[in-house]
Amino acid sequence: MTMWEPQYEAMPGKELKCLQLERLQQKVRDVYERVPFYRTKFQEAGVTPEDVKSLDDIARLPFTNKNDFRDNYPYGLMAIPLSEVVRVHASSGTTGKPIVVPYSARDIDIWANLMARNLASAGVHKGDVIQNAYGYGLFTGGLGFHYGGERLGATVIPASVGNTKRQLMLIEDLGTTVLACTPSYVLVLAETARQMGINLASTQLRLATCGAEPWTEKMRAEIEAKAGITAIDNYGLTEIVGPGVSCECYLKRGMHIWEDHFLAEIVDPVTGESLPYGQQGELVLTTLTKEALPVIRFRTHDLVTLYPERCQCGRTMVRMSKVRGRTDDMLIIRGINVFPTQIESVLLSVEGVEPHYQIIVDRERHLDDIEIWVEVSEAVFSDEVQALKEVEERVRAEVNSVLGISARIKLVEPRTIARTEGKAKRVIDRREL
Ligand code: DLL
Repeated sequence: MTMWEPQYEAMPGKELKCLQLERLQQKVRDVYERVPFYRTKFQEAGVTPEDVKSLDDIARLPFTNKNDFRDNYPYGLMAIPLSEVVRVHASSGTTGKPIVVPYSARDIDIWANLMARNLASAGVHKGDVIQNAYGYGLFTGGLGFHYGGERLGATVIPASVGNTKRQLMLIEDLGTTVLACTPSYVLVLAETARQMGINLASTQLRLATCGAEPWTEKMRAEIEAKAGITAIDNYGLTEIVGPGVSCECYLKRGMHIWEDHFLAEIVDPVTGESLPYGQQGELVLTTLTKEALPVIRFRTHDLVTLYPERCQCGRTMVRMSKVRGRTDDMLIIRGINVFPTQIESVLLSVEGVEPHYQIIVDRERHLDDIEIWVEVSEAVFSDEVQALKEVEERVRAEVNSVLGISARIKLVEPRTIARTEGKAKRVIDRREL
């Protein structure tokens, strides 16, 4: 399989390390000079850019967290003037302020190349027809894959999310060979196709490039069998760039991290100490080339293992395992990130709802399913059935419009949800990920 940028993707280890160090030193100098947040944090930690003499010295720099983005909303972490920014993306599904990610023209250019790498690595090439069913808009999936597909010279159909029947029509009529969407959506497509009597195996579709949510090898096997295609994993996150951080090659033995642009570390999620390759821990990422929003040592909260052994595909870049869990309580429901606290604030915005609730997440035939049990006040409960129905509908609609997730709502009597003395167990996650 051809590489998009073999000069980097197959770069000898030593050369790659030199390039990373040079880029890291430059980025650290940049943020120190241009972003007051980093200068202050470095000063508090007693480090200066001159202290970064080797790649290992990165461990001396302070971490960056999601909250740092929120605290510096909207443009506080930016390292270039807004007039040099050509695009802004943002995280989805938050009740508070979103995480805002600006890009310079060069950032967009590099991102398109990284996405072309992703696609080429998955086995996509010029001549392929990519149906892009990631969401277009502030979410990075849509435009990320769009630009990558075009950069590769493939044909891109900007289908965006939803409208499953139309998606199937496009697959059948437009000669789609590659699907870009969440793994759970491939299964929705496959099941809807079966119900409609459409045989996906007789279409041109042969590959899906899936990501944005956790999935297992079991789920891959199911997708591949049901849709008659190959499914390839790819990983990324808004704060760092969007998709385009890492992608599997056709061998499916871990996702190659594009290390010439992102420096990956694994740390102990509790102590923050660096862990060696081969050990599972929290992935920490530093951007090496981003201009508009360089990020130093971002705590992803994703639990992974890194494998440095050379891959038979010829790429020298380190591979990461599938994401095996999160170190925080962020839930990903059908590709949408949501924290229990966000659900809580939506619930409590509805009159008659009490601050006692439980969130039950399950996977029904590989699709995330969320049910929220919530207590209502005595007054509502003793009211007519109609009043209860109205509250239920209001909660459902609010959760849907503010967080973008469709949940089943179950209103329960006052004092039915177990009270604990310690931390309330708000989430019961029955998914096996
Ligand atoms: O999900 C970017 C993306 C778009 C990746 C399209 C791949 C494809 P966020 O919405 O910021 O960005 O969510 C990032 O999603 O920290 C992981 O917890 C999770 N995640 C992303 N890709 C994978 C994956 C996009 N392949 C968060 N496997 C990350 C497991 C994933 N989890």
